[in-house]
Amino acid sequence: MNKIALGVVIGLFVAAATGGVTEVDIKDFAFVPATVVINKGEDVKWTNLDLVVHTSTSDAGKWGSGDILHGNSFEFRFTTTGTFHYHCTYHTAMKGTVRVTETPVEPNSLGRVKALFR
Ligand SMILES: [Cu+2]
Repeated sequence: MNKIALGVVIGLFVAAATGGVTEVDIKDFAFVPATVVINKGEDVKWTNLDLVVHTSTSDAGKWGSGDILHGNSFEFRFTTTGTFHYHCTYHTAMKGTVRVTETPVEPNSLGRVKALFR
């Protein structure tokens, strides 16, 4: 296997292990959507579409973006389950929630496969 092919294979493994990114827009002085539900190990990425500076700041101090300027983003990976509330430090009326759940296991997937062979 040459180096380029090896690099592609490693890249595919990394992509598979990284999981998803859920996007939250910051626009018109609000987090959109205000509540997102993600799986453990996934990221939330906030992008500021307003002309003024905002932040994504955990109420419990779990994360803090610092200033997110217009057009910039902040990304955070959630490695524990739970419900996490956050706000913008400049505009206290701006609130959001991230719910982090265990990676769902499809309880009926085996049943469906069996049904195909009935
Ligand atoms: Cu703000």
